[in-house]
Amino acid sequence: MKIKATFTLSLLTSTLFAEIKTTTEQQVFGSGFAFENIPAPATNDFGTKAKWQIISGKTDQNGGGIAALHDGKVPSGDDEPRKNFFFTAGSDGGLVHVDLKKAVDLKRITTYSRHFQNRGPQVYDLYASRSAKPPRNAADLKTKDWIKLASIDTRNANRSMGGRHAACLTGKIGRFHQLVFNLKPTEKKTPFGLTFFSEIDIVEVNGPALNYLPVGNPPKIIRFATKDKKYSFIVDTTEAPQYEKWIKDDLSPVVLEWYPKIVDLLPSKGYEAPTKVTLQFKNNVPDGIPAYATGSFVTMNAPWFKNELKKEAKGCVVHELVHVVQNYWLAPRLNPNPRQTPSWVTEGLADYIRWFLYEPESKGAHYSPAQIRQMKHDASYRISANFIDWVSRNHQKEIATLINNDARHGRYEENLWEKHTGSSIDELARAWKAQQ
Ligand SMILES: [Ca+2]
Ligand SMILES: [Zn+2]
Repeated sequence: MKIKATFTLSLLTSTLFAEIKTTTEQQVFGSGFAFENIPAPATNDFGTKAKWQIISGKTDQNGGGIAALHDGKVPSGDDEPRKNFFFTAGSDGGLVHVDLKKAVDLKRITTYSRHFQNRGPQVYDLYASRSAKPPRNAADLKTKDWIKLASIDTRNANRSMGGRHAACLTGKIGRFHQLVFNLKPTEKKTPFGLTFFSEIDIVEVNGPALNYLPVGNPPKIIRFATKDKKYSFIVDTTEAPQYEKWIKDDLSPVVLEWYPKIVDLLPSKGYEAPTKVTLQFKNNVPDGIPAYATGSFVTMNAPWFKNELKKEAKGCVVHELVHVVQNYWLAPRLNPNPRQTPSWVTEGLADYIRWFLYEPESKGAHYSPAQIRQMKHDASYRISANFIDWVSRNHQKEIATLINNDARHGRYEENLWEKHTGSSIDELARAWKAQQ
């Protein structure tokens, strides 16, 4: 296994038939489905003429349905359910049946998927039959009519699951009338392990020339790391190369200084914050959201940054880095009965660190006593940040550290405020409003 310079991961897996070669790739950076050793999705492969149906399992209603597998289209973003097919959340997956309607000599079968997280990788078995008789269920696949062509698993324990994944069968596949994909979840710790399959190409021997979807731009990456090499960062500027200079000159020093500071500020016993963080500029972030974090991956809304480079941009990234360190996604793994942390706490802590520790001089969350009288402590973001700052100055210096530790373990509850300050949340909120 080797990681290529273009950040495409290729590996050859062993195959069940010596004549069939299986190639898988994961592509995290860049745009579009641009793999090194696997062709781009085609729009006129034999799969577009076949009959597709579900034999077992339930299609997720939030997806694009089974047509998404053979419409010759792929999503342009990492979270576009309508452009993908996937089985329903929390299920064990299911069987996708492809009736080729005649015996077809197959040259290549390629599956494409795309998601920013656990729904990216592909885990499936592929079966084929020369007969025309469709299977009724998984048990039928064990009969002599069916053979298993491949077992695919594009997960890699050393890498995040997100990105574009492809698996490709080539070589002498054989002549078949039907195919069945037994699609399985990539993980069962959450309900969201059902892969977002974007397209499946089925190519016959001596078929027409293929029309391919345009491949994406080659990735443009900026890397930097802390001096002790403990924390490393990758900024993917493929979709926003205009920010390259700003990232090198302005953003990277802030990230290098503040990420370790945030880690120190928000410790938990035995907890290690992500050591590899990826920041990616995207042009199609919905609803004008400036940025968001998932795991150790921060997505940044490229058009939003345009007018903010000298204003809110760096603070916005600091806020997202707090979410990476908070890592409240961990709670279900650390706690069998995790409680959801209210978002005013999550966002209030992130904005507290941003506005009161990183850039206090900008006074972005400072309010007059008259303004605070009209505010609610749990109004989230800057207002809750102001409340947390006030508690830390007047009652408990370590409040952010203490509350974060419980939130990370899924143990947040309102009583914590009393435990750590001696005053209930209501008492604190009243006193804050009165600025006592
Ligand atoms: Ca498609
Ligand atoms: Zn936030």
